[in-house]
Formats: sequence, structure tokens, C-alpha cells
Amino acid sequence: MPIDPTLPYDDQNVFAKILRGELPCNKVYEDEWSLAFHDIAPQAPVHILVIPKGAYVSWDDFSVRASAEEIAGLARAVGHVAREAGLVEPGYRLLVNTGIEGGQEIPHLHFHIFGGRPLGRMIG
Ligand code: DGP
Repeated sequence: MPIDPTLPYDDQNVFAKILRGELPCNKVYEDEWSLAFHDIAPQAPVHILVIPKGAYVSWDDFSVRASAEEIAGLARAVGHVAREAGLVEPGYRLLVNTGIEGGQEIPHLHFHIFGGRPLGRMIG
């Protein structure tokens, strides 16, 4: 069920639990700002999620409240993970579902990285 991004941060969401180590994940990268792990229900041969360590509900929330360091840290992590996954040459797709009509289900900001097959053109 898509979430309302205007609600306060829910620290019981699954990505918050993954960040606290209360739930497992298949980790591919971690640094001061970010954690990346494989999606539990991959929609492409490569489907990785990159999340900020800070408590941000959505891209909208992050774009308003995150520091320049956090924004840079997350952007660098997304690029790094895609490069390390070997996706730069064939290409890949970034997706950030935001809010109810954006189809966001987990109320902690996450970048989807899709790759490993031709993805076609898609808007929804
Ligand atoms: P979105 O619709 O953008 O909020 O996508 C949420 C994604 O999170 C979806 O592709 C499935 C994934 N997901 C949900 N629960 C878990 C989990 O517990 N572990 C992992 N690795 N991924 C999850």
C-alpha cells in the first residue's frame, strides 16, 4: 500500500529495522551515509536499493531536510554501487518512488538501481 509522505518518520519501517540490524539484508555496500542491499523481490537481474542512514521518509523529505554532506554522500553511494555492479557500460535505471501516486511503499527514502537487461522505456 503506498504511503503518505507527509506523515512523520515511522522508525518501525523495515528499512529502519535493517539499518538497526534488527532485520537481515543482503548488503552490497555501506559507508558513513548510506547502506545498499539487494531488493527482496528483484524486478531485474540486478535490483539494488540504496538508502540514507538518516531518518527520511521520502525524496521530498530528504531534499528539504538533508545536509549537503548527506545528499552528496547518498549520490556518491548510488553511483559507486552501480559502477561496482558493472552497470555503467550497459546502462542502468534509477527510480525513486515518492508518495501515494508515486507508488512508494516503504516510508524510508530508497533509490532503486535496476540493470542487467534492456529495460525499455517506462514511465509507470
Ligand atoms: P517502493 O515501492 O519504492 O517503496 O519499493 C519498496 C521495495 O522494497 C520493493 O521493491 C520491495 C523491497 N522490500 C520490501 N521489504 C523488503 C525487505 O525486508 N528487504 C529487502 N531487501 N527489500 C524489501
